[in-house]
Amino acid sequence: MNIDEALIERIIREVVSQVVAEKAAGGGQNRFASGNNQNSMQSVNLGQIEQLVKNVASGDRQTSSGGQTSNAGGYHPEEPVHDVDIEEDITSREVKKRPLIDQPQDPEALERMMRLTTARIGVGCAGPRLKTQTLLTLRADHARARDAVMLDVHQDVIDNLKLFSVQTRCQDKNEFLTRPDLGRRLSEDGVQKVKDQCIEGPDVQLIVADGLSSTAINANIENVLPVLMDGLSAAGLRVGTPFFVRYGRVAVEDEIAELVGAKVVCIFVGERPGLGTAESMSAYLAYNAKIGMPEARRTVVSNIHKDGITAVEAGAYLTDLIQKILDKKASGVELQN
Ligand code: B12
Repeated sequence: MNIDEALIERIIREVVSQVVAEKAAGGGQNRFASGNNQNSMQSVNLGQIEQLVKNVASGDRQTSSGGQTSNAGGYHPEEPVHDVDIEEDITSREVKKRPLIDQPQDPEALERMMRLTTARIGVGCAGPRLKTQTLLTLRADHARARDAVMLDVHQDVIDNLKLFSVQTRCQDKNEFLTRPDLGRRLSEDGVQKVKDQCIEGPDVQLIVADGLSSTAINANIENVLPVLMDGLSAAGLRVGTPFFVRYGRVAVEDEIAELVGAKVVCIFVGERPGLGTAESMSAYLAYNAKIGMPEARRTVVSNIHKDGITAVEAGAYLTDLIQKILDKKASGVELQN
């Protein structure tokens, strides 16, 4: 008989499962090994093992005792394992703020710390491993991060804000992710649309781009843009025609500022998501922006999301910041000097 490795593995599995089945049925006694001393293998019933080997080799799953191969005492995939409440959204703030440590020394202090950070503290452990809930939450957060990068901004959000849309030189998401340079320039069609539809020479040009998280734009932009536009108009500033850029990187604002002749340009962009949140948006601003200018001339307001700077707060803060940039005629490092 020609026994290959896979066959040997099947035979070993069959013998082990028989031993486990016998142990479960007979309270530790089995018919392959008697007693619990170190020489138990000597009393293995070789005849029965031989029968098993023959059965496996011939493809017959019936055991020598005539019963089906049993999995008693082993893994039972048909039995669901529920040690978390599957009705709850484990990525929600409420669930994440609940300590998983069994007996914390100071429960109040722990809860207070957990409220103050999105870091995964107070999660306890199961032996040397993560608890099932922590592991599932990590996987769910990772899935949300991937969705944030890969999905598009909801058309409803763009429509509600009455934004027109242009695209960068990227043809699709894959090109956007692999060619950052193309995400920094508008397509020919995009350039034409901007020329046709935007007012010229505004004090401030506002832009919205998906960047690396569409989820961030979906979650925040409707609460920032109207507040900011009202604030800037109330301050007597000429606000340009806002629009949406698909597959946009931060530096696309430089080309747009040049095209419309804006004094200040401000792009809202989805931040690269982490496992803490996928909803974080940033605003990158620049005074007198030019293609190829140094990054140091940009100012960023980052972490706009419900656990960071809230959207409404950001709208108010940006109104003041833009006025300061206009007053000082500078942005980025030059603004801080
Ligand atoms: C990726 C990243 C970087 C990368 C950017 C590489 C690249 N080409 O994409 C690298 C490692 C180079 C980097 C460097 C720095 N970064 Co950084 N970065 C980030 C991160 C993790 C994501 C940014 C993102 O998703 N942008 C959106 C995508 C679509 O943008 P993009 O067009 O692909 O890339 C542009 C931006 O990422 C931008 N950018 C990245 N970081 C910074 C920082 C500043 C001050 C500015 C003006 C622009 C900027 O530069 C890129 C090229 O144009 C954020 C974290 C966050 N929560 O936002 C921090 C973050 C924006 N960075 C930060 C800082 C402090 C810096 C540095 C000043 C660090 C240092 N001491 O050197 C430098 C400055 C770089 C600069 N451009 O002037 C802070 C800004 C804090 C603040 N509010 O001022 C953040 C928020 C991290 C943090 N929590 O501290 N960064």
